[in-house]
Amino acid sequence: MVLIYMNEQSLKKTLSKLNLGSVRYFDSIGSTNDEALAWAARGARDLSIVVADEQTHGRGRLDRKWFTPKGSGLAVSLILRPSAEQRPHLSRTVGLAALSIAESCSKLGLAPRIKWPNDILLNGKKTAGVLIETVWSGEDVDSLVIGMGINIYKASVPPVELLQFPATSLEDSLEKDPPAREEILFNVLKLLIQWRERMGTNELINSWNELLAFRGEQVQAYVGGESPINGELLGLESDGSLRLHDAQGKPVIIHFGDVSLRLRA
Ligand code: BT5
Repeated sequence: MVLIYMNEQSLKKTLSKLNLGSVRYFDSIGSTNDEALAWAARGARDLSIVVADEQTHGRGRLDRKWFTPKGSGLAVSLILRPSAEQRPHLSRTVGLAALSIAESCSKLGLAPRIKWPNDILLNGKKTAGVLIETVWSGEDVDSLVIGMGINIYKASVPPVELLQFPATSLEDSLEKDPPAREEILFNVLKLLIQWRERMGTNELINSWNELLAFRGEQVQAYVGGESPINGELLGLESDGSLRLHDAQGKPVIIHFGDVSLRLRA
């Protein structure tokens, strides 16, 4: 099993080539999103990030657990303070992150897919997840925290009994050792900063659409505790919602929330 420790100095040096706010690094933390939310509420600068080698209380959506054992994955939370131009497009933020992670996998020669709304798959298995959380100022968005958990080494993959959906890592999919985690993080953040400049463009939606998992296939969408919506997955709406065709050929739009997609057996 490969265990490569992250070196704070070298991480910060690598990330200094990007135009970030400040960087906070922890060998171990509860959740990088919790730290970033508190920091954002105290006025952290745009593009400040929290990185940890290990999370003891990593969170998924609805407080599900996210597994980040030490030396094996990437746990990162990025704080965004949206500009007036970006504000109308905030519903695309999960796509911004998923696309950046997916494209950084493509650069390594892999064939990622984005399982709407927040999972990145390699060979049909989950290798990364995104958790977007908001700091409010009254009714306005003060800032957003983009939490990204990426499985790099095999040791980051949780035991099967903890999973509802199969999981994998970059190491599982590459035929060689993955690049250093700080290099992967650099690539993800660089792409994310570039895509953010094009947040409102069709190009972002088109690139996200092209990488969508299950396009043209029959899926079941589980929304909250309701019985599943069945239909053919057509693609994205311009706000990043998902469009299906139900059995009668009627369009069904699924909005963000606690949605889980599955291929229909
Ligand atoms: C997610 O939630 O996929 C969002 C994960 C976000 C994690 C990052 S890490 C940095 C930041 N700090 C945090 O505390 N969180 C963010 P969701 O779609 O709800 O999926 C959660 C489910 O994924 C769990 O219930 C498990 O079944 C599964 N899971 C947990 N750890 C996993 C892992 N390392 N790899 C693959 N699947 C995992």
